[in-house]
Amino acid sequence: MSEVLLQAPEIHCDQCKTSIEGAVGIIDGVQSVEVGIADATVRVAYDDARVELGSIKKAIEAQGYAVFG
Ligand SMILES: [Cu+2]
Repeated sequence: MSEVLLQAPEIHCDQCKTSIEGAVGIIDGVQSVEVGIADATVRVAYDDARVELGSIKKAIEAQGYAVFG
């Protein structure tokens, strides 16, 4: 299991949180995802044998957010 803390500076409200957590949470191999609105972060715990970090980042980008880290 891996855990990563990504930065997505465009996160600013509950709707951002809902859409990102929804998009990442349905990915096979993702154990948990939590968006921090105040610090514009996405904390993800995932099974790196089942999903690559790049796929997680792409899911966030597909929601319209640049993502770093
Ligand atoms: Cu928002």
